[in-house]
Amino acid sequence: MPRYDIISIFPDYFAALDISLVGKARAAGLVDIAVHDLRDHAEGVHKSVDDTPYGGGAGMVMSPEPWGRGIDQLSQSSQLHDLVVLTPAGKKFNQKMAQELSECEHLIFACGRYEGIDHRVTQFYMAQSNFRVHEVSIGDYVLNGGEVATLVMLEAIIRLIPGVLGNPDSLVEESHTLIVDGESIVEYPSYTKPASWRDLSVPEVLLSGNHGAIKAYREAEAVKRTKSRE
Ligand code: JCE
Repeated sequence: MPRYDIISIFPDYFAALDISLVGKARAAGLVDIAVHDLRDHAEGVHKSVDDTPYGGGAGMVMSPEPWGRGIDQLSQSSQLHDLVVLTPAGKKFNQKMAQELSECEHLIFACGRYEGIDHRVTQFYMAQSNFRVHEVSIGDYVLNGGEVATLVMLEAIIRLIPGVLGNPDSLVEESHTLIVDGESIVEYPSYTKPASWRDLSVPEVLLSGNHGAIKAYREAEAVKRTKSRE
């Protein structure tokens, strides 16, 4: 079973992982998730995890020592560890990366705060032969920390683990949906009952039972969406 360790100064963010599809996957023993408080690895009366930036500038930077102790404690086994460091400067997360990470047996998510983590943490683990380090951004906007980005990534990753989605048809169908620029997934619009709602009717072809016509209609709609979005 794949294992996902998360290190954060706000472990309460991850209560969401007890809910819905991810919560069920954990309860079914399909994935193992553990959340760790970075402050457990801080020293001194104040259990400080940050300090002023070398070279000056606004805000605070997370000190490397608690991160080193926290990550070391989670990587005692002989296996390969994939360390995900969330940062707005990272490689953009997409469906392909979700697929690749869903094949990893041990992911460690480092959720920074403030202005981020001392860069030597990334440097150090990149040089370890039992680690692969991934600096990842979930999009071109600035969050206050890596917690929400980790929740996004885990949701996208865990639904790809075999057995997690009750109905594997939905994954087969996804593989048929349009992928633009090698990543963007564009789908056709969906409808359910009632056939008419607030004067808006469901496109006739979807009620026709003509599966060839339905497939052609959906592909045409998917292409339209692709061309109209920014
Ligand atoms: C984070 C911060 C750098 C200023 C740790 C932001 C990821 N796609 C993403 N957007 N934002 C993040 C992200 C991830 C981790 C951290 N910050 C805030 N970072 C410059 C502010 C701290």
